[in-house]
Amino acid sequence: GQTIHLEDYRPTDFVLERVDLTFELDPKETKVEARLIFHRREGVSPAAPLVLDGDELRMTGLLLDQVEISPTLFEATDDTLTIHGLPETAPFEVTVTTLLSPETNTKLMGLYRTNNVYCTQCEAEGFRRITYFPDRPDVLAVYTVNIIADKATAPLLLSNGNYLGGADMGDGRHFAAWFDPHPKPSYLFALVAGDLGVVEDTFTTASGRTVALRIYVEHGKEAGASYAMDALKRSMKWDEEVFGREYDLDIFMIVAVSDFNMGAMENKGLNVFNDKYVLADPETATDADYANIEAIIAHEYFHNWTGNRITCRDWFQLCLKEGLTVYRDHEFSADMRSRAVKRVAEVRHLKSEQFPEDAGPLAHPVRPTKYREINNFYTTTVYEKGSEVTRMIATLLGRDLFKRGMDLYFDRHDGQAVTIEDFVACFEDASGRNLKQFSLWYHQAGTPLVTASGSYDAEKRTFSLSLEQMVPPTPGQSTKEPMHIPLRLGLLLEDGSEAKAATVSGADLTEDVIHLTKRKQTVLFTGIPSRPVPSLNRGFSAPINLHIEQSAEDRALIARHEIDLFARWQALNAIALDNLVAATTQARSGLPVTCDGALVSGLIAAAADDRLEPAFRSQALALPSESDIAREIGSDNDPDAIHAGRQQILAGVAAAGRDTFTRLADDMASSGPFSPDATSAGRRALRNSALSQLVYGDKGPERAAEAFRAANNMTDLSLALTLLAHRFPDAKETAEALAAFKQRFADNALVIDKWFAIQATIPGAGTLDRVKTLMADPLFNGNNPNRVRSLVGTFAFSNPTGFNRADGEGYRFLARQILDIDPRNPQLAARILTSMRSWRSLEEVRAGHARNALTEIAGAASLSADVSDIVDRMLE
Ligand code: DPP
Ligand code: ZN
Repeated sequence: GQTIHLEDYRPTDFVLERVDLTFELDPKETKVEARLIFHRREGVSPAAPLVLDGDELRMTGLLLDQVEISPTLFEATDDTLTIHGLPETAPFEVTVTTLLSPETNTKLMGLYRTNNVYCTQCEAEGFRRITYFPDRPDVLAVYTVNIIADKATAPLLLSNGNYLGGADMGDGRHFAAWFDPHPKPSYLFALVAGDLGVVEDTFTTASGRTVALRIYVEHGKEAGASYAMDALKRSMKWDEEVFGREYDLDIFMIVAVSDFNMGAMENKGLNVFNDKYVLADPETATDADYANIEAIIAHEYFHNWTGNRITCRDWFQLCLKEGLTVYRDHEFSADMRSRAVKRVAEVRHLKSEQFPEDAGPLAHPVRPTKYREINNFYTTTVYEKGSEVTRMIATLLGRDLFKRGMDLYFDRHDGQAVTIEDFVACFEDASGRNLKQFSLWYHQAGTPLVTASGSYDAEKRTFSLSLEQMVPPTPGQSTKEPMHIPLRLGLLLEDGSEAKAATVSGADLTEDVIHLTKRKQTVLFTGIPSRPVPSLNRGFSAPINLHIEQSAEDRALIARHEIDLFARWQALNAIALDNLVAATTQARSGLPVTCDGALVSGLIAAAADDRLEPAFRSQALALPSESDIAREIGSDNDPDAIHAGRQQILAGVAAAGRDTFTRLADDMASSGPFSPDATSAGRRALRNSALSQLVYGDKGPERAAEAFRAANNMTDLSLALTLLAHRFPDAKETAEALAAFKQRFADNALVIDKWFAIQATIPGAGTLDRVKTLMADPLFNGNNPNRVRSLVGTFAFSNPTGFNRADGEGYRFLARQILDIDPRNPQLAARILTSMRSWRSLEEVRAGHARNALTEIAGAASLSADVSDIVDRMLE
């Protein structure tokens, strides 16, 4: 595909006023009649033709104001329909008839069939696979949708907006009509038809309107939707209370489908979800599943205002809706659960997913300026870093001004398709601040590195903190300007109390935030009674890498005394990371691995601290992952050495903390019926962390096998199975547990995904053969994205030693999988291929194998635009 540039943006020549769609659904041959009312935009040349987008369409009719258009006046290519000779000023109606085959649409874009249900996915450019259309987000129109289908197999006919009415057609078919009064872009169109069960409820808005709520799932699975319904009602209420946003239609529907490329989709009034993010009960869902469902239900609902009512002018502005909406769902979850624990989880995720992207060949700005395939920009940079940038605006402005800026945004831009510049201007206008330098966060890729060092002058009672920032070069951006980095900080004294400086100079300071705006800055604090320990980037106020020379003892002081709980976790994590990097070097050169005493005592003290909530203590116990260590090392990585070093640190912690972990495993045992609430989940998490430590200290699988037998919910059961499989892959107990789990859940595909994923992440070179065997299992289905992700995706993304085998077999396997998946489902193939985004930071032998595998993909006879875009950028 060709490259699209932001600077080439211009509005369409024709304004779309109204859309009338009629679908005659059939699995093999669905007929779509699209009636589109346009008028020529003022000032546009009378000779300008109308150019519409299309993709793999079969057109059987084309009318202008109900009269067939002569073949000399239009031209249809693979991806466009161009119509000449259109009225100069008067509105006109173009009627396009197309034939689709939902049943054979394996790309899962446009109209397709999943489990006998017709369903659509139109973001980003799927609507053009339904009809010829100006398929871009700045074309907003009001839609009427008529659906005709077989009554027996599709009793349910849904589209966006409010239900107008329907009727029996007397020939075994029936029809329904829907009208959406809110102008919307085509990517928010949705249609669902089939035979589904429903869970119903209502919500009364702040202004007293009653909204019907419906969640549609497969028959028999209705009970599994009750948690999602509860999360939806809480989301609706929260958005009213915190952002002042009320829902705007009479009905809000969610449909769960089992074949879906993404997590979920915010179509106006008719969200479509991957069933993984709707269905939950204690027997089959983990606490993490419950938390994800709550977050994603909220995320899609929140899009109704941030995305739907106010949408993007073009796809370069994707972060306008995604970054902001992720920020909103993060805040929601923080309010529903524990804020500190939520922040730790967010930062772990950001660092393990977004930081590697920002440091590798796929790095791009939060607001990119060019793309070849927009599907490849639904990235952690756009989503998670985009959310962090929104969070920083809130930090810079403070709560009240941030709220004023948001209110202005909703007020000023409701019903429009806008840009990041429009968004930022609202905060500038509401606050009177200049956010020009700050906006570089949208435009400069790469994770800034801040290097800090402090020195204390006992005589003058001053503390000076030198800060230097560097933004690394990224593809297409070799030099960078200094950024505006808001750093929250505290200066801790020996007794753990916080020093209050008499004066601060060298940087602007608001509350506990210092503003780093130059390449180098020295901040001087006076009136400091004794040598302080600086705690920097509290709450992860800026998404940066921070290097500060700090002893493990100083870090331990932060871990014990910081009032900011996140900063405590951060300090422990930093001690652990230093130790794990050193352990890697030792393991690689065959030296004994030394476990830092400060680390061991810090971890155990945090885990044992009954004043802290269990969920936090569990997070504190979790060592940085192998990919965290690889990222910290940065280059010449040997995944086997990282694994070996980390295992020995784990063993050291497990041995030293035996008594504490034994006590915790008992204390945190649950009593009473299962509840998915955050407090109960936190107790399970701490208990399972303690159990994991104990099992790591065990010589045999008995304790893990016992936990597997005793488990009465999926959180405990899957953790026990993971411990067995990862710690004792070849034990008889493990084989038995895997077989029992499979048999018990064989008819629940979402649980079987866990069974695949647990086995795909068994460390070591032998797992590749296991994965190949599992692919031949009757429960595996290469056409279902969740199955493919759970086995092939999990292996590539989350098994550093198995995937990065020194002989390169893991990469060759992935290359074959990508070439196999790509013709069916390019989006899925491209996404899984990004698992190789850090290949350049591997040691040279593995890097050579990785390059060869990528080169093999790049050289394949026919590649989708999705995969060729990724592979080309990775090899550039
Ligand atoms: N717009 C969708 C979402 O993020 C894309 N999956 O909610
Ligand atoms: Zn979203």
